[in-house]
Formats: sequence, C-alpha cells, structure tokens
Amino acid sequence: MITEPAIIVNQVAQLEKDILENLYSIQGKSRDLATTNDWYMAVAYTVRNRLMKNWIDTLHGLMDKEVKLVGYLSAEFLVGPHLGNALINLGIYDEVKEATQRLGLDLRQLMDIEEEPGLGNGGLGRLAACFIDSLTTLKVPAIGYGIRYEFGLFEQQIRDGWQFEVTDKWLRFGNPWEIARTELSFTVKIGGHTEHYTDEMGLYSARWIPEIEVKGVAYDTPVPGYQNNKVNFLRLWKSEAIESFDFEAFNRGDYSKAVDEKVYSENIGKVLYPNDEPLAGRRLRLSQQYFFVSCSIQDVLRLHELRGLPIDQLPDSMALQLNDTHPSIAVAELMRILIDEKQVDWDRAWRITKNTFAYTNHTLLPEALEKWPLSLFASLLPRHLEIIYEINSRSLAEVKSLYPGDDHIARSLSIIDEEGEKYVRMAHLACVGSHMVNGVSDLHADLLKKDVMRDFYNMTPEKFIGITNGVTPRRWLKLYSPGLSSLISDKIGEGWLTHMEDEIIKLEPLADDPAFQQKWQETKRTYKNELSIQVSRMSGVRIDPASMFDVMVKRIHEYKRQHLNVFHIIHLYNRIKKNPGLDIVPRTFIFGGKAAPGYHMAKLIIKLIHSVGEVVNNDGDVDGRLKVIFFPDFNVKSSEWVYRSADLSEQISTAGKEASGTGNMKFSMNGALTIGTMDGANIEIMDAAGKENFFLFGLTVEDIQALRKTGYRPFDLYQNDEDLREIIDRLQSGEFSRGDKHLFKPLVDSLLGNDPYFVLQDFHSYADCQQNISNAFLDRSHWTRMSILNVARMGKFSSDRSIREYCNKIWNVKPSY
Ligand code: 26W
Repeated sequence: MITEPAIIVNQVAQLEKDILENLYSIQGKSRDLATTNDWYMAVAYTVRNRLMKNWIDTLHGLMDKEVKLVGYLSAEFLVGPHLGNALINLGIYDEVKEATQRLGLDLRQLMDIEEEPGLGNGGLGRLAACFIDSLTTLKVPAIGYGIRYEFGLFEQQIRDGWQFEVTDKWLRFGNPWEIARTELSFTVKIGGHTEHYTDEMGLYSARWIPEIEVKGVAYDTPVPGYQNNKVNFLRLWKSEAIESFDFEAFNRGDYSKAVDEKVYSENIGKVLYPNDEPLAGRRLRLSQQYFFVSCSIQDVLRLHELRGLPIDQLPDSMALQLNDTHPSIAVAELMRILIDEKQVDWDRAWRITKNTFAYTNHTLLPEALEKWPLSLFASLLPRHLEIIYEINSRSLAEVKSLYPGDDHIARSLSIIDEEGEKYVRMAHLACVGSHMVNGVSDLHADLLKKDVMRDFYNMTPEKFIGITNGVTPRRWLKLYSPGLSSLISDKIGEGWLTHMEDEIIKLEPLADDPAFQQKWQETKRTYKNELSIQVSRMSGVRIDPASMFDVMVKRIHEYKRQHLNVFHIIHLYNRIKKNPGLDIVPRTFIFGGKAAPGYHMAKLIIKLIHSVGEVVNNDGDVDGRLKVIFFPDFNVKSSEWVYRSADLSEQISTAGKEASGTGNMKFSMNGALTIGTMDGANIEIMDAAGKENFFLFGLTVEDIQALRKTGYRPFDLYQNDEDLREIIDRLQSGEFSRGDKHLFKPLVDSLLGNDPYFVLQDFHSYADCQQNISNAFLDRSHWTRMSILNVARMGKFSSDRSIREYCNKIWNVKPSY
C-alpha cells in the first residue's frame, strides 16, 4: 500500500483552497477573469482529485491474484453528468455546496454547465452505467470497456414540430473526468488476408496480413462507489492512426494519401451510431465493434499476464459480460489471440473462451438482431471468419450428434445464415461462445427460451436465465430527488441507499399516515412546480402543476406506442369538442425522446405530438384542461426534472416487445403510478407494487399470439368503432396539420393496413383504463397511498439486486454485501 500525503480533509476550507488552486493551476485564471466554465473545471478537478487515492488503491487491488475481475463490454455507456453523482457517492455534496457558496458560486449553475457524455442511445447504454455504479458500490472490482466516441448521441432540436439532429460536441471544453493513458495503447488489425503455414514445430498455423492497422489509446474515467472508498473505472478506447502522417506519400505529392490512414483510423471511434433498434449494417459499425473489442481483449490478457496467472486460469480470474451482440466478435477475437499468438490448442482455447464469456440479450425485435453479410465480414475480418467457420462446424457436429439427420435444426442453429445472401448471425456466435445467456426480465427470458433462442435453449436449457434489470437509487433518487430522499431517510434512515430491497419496504406503514402523505404531496408538488417553470421557459407553454402530469419519456419507436398515447389525447379532445362542459380531470401530457435519424415513422410521431399539441393547447373549449408538451433533447441530464415530477408513468408497449424497460422503474421509485401492459418488467413492478396499485390494460403476449392465429384486421376495427373512426378521420382531415390531409398518411396507412403493434386493438382497453386513472386521481389520499406503496415496494428494482444476481448466477464473484 503506497503511503499518501496527509489524508485530505474534506473540510470546506480545504475544498475552497483546492478549487482556487485548480482555477490557477489548471484553468490558468484568476477569480476576476474566470468564466463559469473555468469555475466548473476547477471544481470538477478538485472533486476528481478526491477520487484519486481510492482509484489508485483499486488499481493496485486489480493485481491481487485472488481477486476475480468483471469486464463489462459495451458499445454504449450512458453515464450522465459526473459532478453531482461524484459528490453524492463521495458524501461531500454539502461541503462542496458550502465551499462554492463561499466563493460566490452557485453549485447548481456549475452542475448545469457540465456536458453530458452522451455515449449511448437509451436503455442498454444507461443500464451499463447503472451496473458499473452498483458493481463499485458492491465492491466488485470491475472495468467497463467501451468506445470513447468523439461525438456522442446527437442533440435533438425541434423546429416547427420536427426533430433536427445537431452534432454533440461534448469534448469541446475538454473532459476533466477522464485520464488519457497515452502509454496504454494497442494495435488493431483490419482488412487484408490470411496466410496458412506449418510452423517450426510442425504445427498448422495462420497469420493475418492486415490492410491497415489502427492504434487504440485508453482513456480511463473513474466510477466511485457509494461512500465506500471504492473506485472502479471505464476504459474507453480512442482510435488514432499508427502513423498520423505518411511522409513518403507527402514527398510523392500524394497529400490526401498522406493523411488517409489518419482519417480512416480516427473515423472509427468518431461517432456513436444513433440507432436504438433498427440495424445499421454499416462497415464502420463493425469496425467500431471490432476495434474496441480487440483493444479490450488485448488489455484483459495484458492484465492477466501482469497478475502472473497462467492462461488456463483466465475464466477463474476474469468474467467478461457481452452487453448484447455489439461486442460479440470478442468470442472469435479471444480464440484468435489464444491460437495464433499464444499457440494454445483449439480445445483448450475454446474451453477458456466459453467459460470466460457470458451474453445478455436486450431485444426481441428481429430487425435489431445483428447479422453481418459474409462478404463484409470476409473483407474486414478474414481471420475471424475462418475461426467462426471452425467454431460453427464443431458446434454443428455436436448438434448433429444430438439431433441426427435433422438438417432444419442444424440450419436454424448455424452461426452462418445460408439463406440468400449469407450472413454471420452475431447472437448465435454470442450464444455458442458463452457459458450463460440471460434475458433482462422474467417475461423476456421466457420469450427468449420459447422463441428467438428456442433451439439453443432446447439444446442447453441450463445456460439460459433471466436477470431483471435495475436502476441505481443513488442517481435516480438521492441525486435527482433529494427532497423525496430525505423524506424517506428521515423516517427509515439511509440504509435503503445500499440495501434497498430490505430497507425501503419499511416505508409501507407510512402509506396511511396523513402527515407523511401531506409531506409526500408537497414534495411532488414542488417538483411539478419546478418542471412547469422549466417547460414554460423552454416552450413558452404554461402548464398547471395541479393537473395530472402524465409522462412518457423514452426513445421514439412504434413498439413503444407513443401514438397510442396521442390517440387517447385526441379521443379526450373529441369528447370535449362534442361536449365542452364535459367534466374532465385536467391533464398535462409530457412526451420526450429521440428518434433514430433514419427512422421516418418515429420522426412523424414526434411531429404528430407537436401538431396535436398545437391544436389542443390553444383550443378554447379545452380551455387549458389538456396540455401536450414535448420535452426536447431528453437525456440523462434533462431527465432530472422529469421522473420526480410525474404522477403517471406511461409503459404502454405492445406485449412481448419491451425486453424490460428501466424508465418504468425510475418512475415507480419516484412515486409515479404506472399505466402499463403485461410487458417486460412492468409485470414484475405490478407484482411488487400490488395489482391494486398498478393500472394494467391491453393484450397479453398470449392474446396477441391467438389474435395472430385468427387474423387481425385493424381496418374492421376502424370501420366498426366510432371512437377510433373519429380519431383517424380527424387525423386525415388535416385538422391537426394546418389542413394538410396527407401529413400523417404513412401512419394512418400503417395502422389501417396491418397495425403491427396492435394500437387499434388495445385502444379501448387503454382509454377505459385512463378513465379509471382520472377517477382515482381525484381521491388524493388514496392516490398518495398508492404512490408511497409503489416506492416502498420497489426495492427489487435497485441495480444492486441485479448485480448481486449476475455475481452469483453468472460471474461467480463475491459482492461485498
Ligand atoms: C444495432 C442497433 C441497436 C442498438 C441498440 C440494436 C439494439 C440496441 C439495444 C439493444 C436497444 C436497447 O437499448 N434495448 C433496451 O435495453 C434495455 C436494457 O436492458 C431494456 O430495458 C429495454 O427494454 C430494451 O429496449
């Protein structure tokens, strides 16, 4: 253990001194010249430096042979702003708040200036961030391996109701929360061809002659645990040119060639692919995936050797989790390095590989299951393709021994999709190359076993489990709902922050306590007031904090059915237009979420929300009783205002489509009640909260399967249902589109055509459920009781519980508690 200078006392005075010191030494500014960003940087470096000692201790801990490490490989980490989270996890929020005050600064303003590292699209990326927070809080040594995109997820701007994408230059002011490990870099080969030969020992060997080589440099970002002096880290790879300037080409006057390699190399990690489900299938996307995987696997083996451990012990000293198929090329990459560079024989290499990897599936949508054209694979990764062929032929040999003569099952299990243009099926490679495969909710795991991965499940049932997602109560309650958190802690202590499952339930008896209910309502109202101010500042639309805040924030996708929510709003509008005196519970509908730039139907849905809002928000008969708001650029940072302010959480996806959902958990943990379908983790949230504290509607997975069999004719529903007809006719009338009858035609045609997500079929169940909710909202004490019970019974949905299951059921590592 390195002896450190006197323990830095977190005294306010010391903090003040350090902030000033960093303003001078890092920002090179005196107080009178400093900008808000200078002060933010000075505070950020001061807080970051308080992580250093524990971080370096953790780094030393990695060298301990007895310790088993977890490597979480993910193409996305949606960590959110660092400052607030670091202050909470270091337990110095109040001290820094006071120190900044004494310097005449406003900590809130400094936190608002921090750029969000938008290195993810949505659920999958944010889950990775919650998981690293829990791994560190549970004192499990772990490294989050990913890509340091120069440009993260685009900034969403709305112009005339349409989404526009703006480049996310998150690094423009620099990033105080990372350390460039310039000496830690690896070479990554791409393209080219392979040569086969017999080596001096007479062994058959292969070498890969790449077309180009790229350098990957490690950038480490500390991840503090919750007040436990533990600091894990993200190791994100930046792509650079091996040779940033080709002088020979330059001397030959071929100036563009001189920088070609540089441009190509740097482009690899340039930008995050903004698709949340539909496949990109782009060459650069596969290069990105292979780039960070190769750097990560080379680093894992470097650490393993540094720890002086024999290669066969890798599965006992490192557990590598594949966050969906995006990093699944890692299976072939580890095999390549073991066989080609470490001369390990195939069977040993395969045993090591299979026992080291595990794979988490996050989606059932067929269009999101990654498969790469063989031609693209062969040109980019020729050696890996050879290895995948070998893996495939050996696993198919096993299949044939288990199912002799059954070509159908062999074809369906093959990693290579032989139909039409041949493809490499990455989910199959991930499954064959892993010792465990998990879904992210109970229903999702069941559907994986019964549907997408059925044949694999039937062959190796013990390999398939479900581990329901979770979210970290540190960011999603303690940091973003300090009022609600202290209300809870005042009553049951702070144990819930690290032992949520056993502790938060102690709130239950208070559900009927009028005084506590009062405080609970006041806290929620305070947040609704703040959001109302935020909304009127952003959109100029005034919303009434006394109305029900009905909130739907998530990526825009047809399976998530934002348009079903809009249809309900149009339905209410129709009823008011028919009877302006209608007694209706005032509602504010708040939407938020980004659409993948190439996903036109999703973009049309964003336009639909704005178009309906424009009419409803300014309609005299409605008279403010309904307001429709679109919250632009919804991300981790802006979500701070949203989850805590909701009365109602919309989780209305078509049953069987949302693998889990995690927003549903954040809303429930913040006291919102849920209207939801029997989908993903909604089912488990309902089971935990109690059916009577959850608003369930809609078709189940079984109902949908039955309806598919009998045949679903949405047009008939439209014809025979007056409410639906009125909604769709009004849409086609142009009333919501300044007279343009064709604007929403693509959406209407899809719904009256095959309505793939059963919007029309679920409409009435949804509208009826919404009516029950309005009635329930009128009984404030009962509503508050349900709200408190929802929070009290959400302990299961802490990501600490999820990670404990991964530790026990997949990684075989011991969490500290
Ligand atoms: C190839 C493009 C692409 C990019 C991202 C395909 C698929 C993805 C992710 C798997 C999509 C995603 O974020 N899935 C969400 O993962 C969450 C965490 O497990 C779940 O809670 C959500 O239900 C699921 O939609």
